[in-house]
Amino acid sequence: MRSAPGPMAPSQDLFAPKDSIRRTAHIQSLEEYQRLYRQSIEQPEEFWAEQAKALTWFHPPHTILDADPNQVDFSWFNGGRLNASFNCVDRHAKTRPGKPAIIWAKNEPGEYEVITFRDLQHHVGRVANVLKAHGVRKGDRVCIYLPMVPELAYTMLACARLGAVHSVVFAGFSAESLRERILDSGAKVLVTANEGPRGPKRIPTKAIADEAVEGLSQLEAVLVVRRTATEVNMQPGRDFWLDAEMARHRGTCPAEWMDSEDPLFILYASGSTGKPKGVLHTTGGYLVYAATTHRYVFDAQPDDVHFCTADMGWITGHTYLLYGPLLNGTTTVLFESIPTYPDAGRLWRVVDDLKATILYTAPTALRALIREGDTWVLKSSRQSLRLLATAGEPINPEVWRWFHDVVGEGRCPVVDTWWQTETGGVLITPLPGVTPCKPGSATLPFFGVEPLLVDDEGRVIQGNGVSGNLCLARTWPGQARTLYGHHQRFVETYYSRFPRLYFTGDGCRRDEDGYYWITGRVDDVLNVSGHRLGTAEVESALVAHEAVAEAAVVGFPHDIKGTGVCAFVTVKPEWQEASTEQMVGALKEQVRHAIGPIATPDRIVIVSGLPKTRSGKILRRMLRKIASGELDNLGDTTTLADPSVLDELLARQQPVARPRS
Ligand code: 7RM
Repeated sequence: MRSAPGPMAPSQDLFAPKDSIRRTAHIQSLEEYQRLYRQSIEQPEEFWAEQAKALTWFHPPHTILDADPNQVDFSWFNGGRLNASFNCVDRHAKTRPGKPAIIWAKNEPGEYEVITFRDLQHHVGRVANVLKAHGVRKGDRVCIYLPMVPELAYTMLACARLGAVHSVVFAGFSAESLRERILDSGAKVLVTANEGPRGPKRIPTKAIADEAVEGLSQLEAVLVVRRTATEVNMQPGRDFWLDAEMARHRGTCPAEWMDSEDPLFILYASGSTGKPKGVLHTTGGYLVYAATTHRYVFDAQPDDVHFCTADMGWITGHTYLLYGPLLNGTTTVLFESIPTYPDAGRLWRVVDDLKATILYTAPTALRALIREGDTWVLKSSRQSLRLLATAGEPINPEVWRWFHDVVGEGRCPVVDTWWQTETGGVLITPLPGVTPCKPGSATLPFFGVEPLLVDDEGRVIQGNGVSGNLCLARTWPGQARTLYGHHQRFVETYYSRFPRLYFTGDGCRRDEDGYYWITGRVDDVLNVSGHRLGTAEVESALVAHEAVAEAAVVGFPHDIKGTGVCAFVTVKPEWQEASTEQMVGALKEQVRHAIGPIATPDRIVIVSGLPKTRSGKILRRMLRKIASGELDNLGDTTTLADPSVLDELLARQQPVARPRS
């Protein structure tokens, strides 16, 4: 039995960079990557001092790294003073004022608005002056609850300009989640919109915000973006239309000189406990890391049009829709809609209309599109694309191949980027056109990153062909510094499982070639009859079957094996008439064939939809409980994007026979 998720032996599986792929301008060869990587590990301060020169500093740093590992306290670029907004906007507005900074792709297909760097500077200055007029000062927190509108980017950059700390909350979150985040961050201003069109729906952001802030005295103002003509309740003295406020203020606003370690933003991320964590990023290190990774991982070029489909409510939106591209002066696409609106051809239409060169998306989006068939892709040109990238989850080799072969027609490298909210930027990734790829592997560490695999007893596992808990041995500039207001929780969450090591929470395999394969959160690794089995491996095997659209695999207590394997599967429309019994048999055979008998699911449940969070992550915790028959405590079901899938799951599941006292 093979244990690697790749369906073929590595030698056959290497997707060697092709000559037809344009060489990256920044790194020319695998040898150059290896040489620079060695330098970044042996002389990190020299390496990062060099990278920091890509930013404009009002005052250069005197110390590159100052770390106290005992206190879990890291400072990068101490003594340096800079401003994020100045670096993203002003310097480009000066040298290339007419260049598009942001292209807003509105919810309705074919509707675009171009915002040049000159425009951007003006709008950001105005919003900054509005915030200032409402009492926002350096260090204050501003909560942003906006759909994907340009004012979202303006407000983030305006906060940065003043030295205020932004906390963006995804506009799909509930009033309760929003309130919890406003309270935890102590925000004094909330910026929202009357409503937000998103696909066929309109999110009533203002109504949700009203509920969230009810009775909160900490809020001095609620600024409201007028996205549509819809009337909303405006509370006199508290609520202000942003457009009217902007019209009353000037477009110029000086940028505060921030210390490198001054906070830039808070972004809430869910953890294993129910309470969201306010992940805090600081200015100098985050910006250097965002700019450096964006340049190398996406091979940033002056003429790029960077299309990142992530919502700004997630870290991918922060680092690779806003900060990374703008720091490098790259045109970035702000996509208000969803990949399936009005149909499954939408992403390719945006790519063709805007001549996007880079497409960065999530495996879950790709799986949804694969399900709709290739014709939507084949109808489009896609000739502008030169680079494809994914993040957020392990990408099944089948999905990787579809992205590479069908979307990219074999012309574009696919970069599978592994990282987290807490890491600020990409940590494990191929470099396009340089790193030979294996579908499903995030491949090799980025500069300055030292991954370690650690066993459950905390021993570092040496060599290749091994699996363990993925840890990071040393800090990197983009690392989150703390959880806002809860440093002890930061230490406990990331530095207590394996003392002195940052624990990612992910399981990982390092194959014979030293390539990293993320197997999913460690609680997603199953121990079946003493064999380690990645749920992602089983899922990839299932998705490789022509009938399967998506699969989620969880463990459940099994008398003989310890852990049994339960697969929840959705099938493609044209297979929905097939007999369940035959389908289940075929899928068991598929897994047995792809991985080995040990991985054969004990149960396969065919459903019409999987429970997912609003950011598209499958709620495996909920599936685990359903599979285990723990139906009376399913945890927080309010994070479900579509609550109706839960009812079906509950109706469909066959309870495990368990004696009840
Ligand atoms: C960027 C992002 C972080 C978790 C992380 C992993 C999983 C992210 C990949 C991946 C396999 C990848 N930040 N993850 N990227 N797993 N391959 N390329 O998603 O904070 O929201 O999530 O996502 O489990 O720990 S996040």
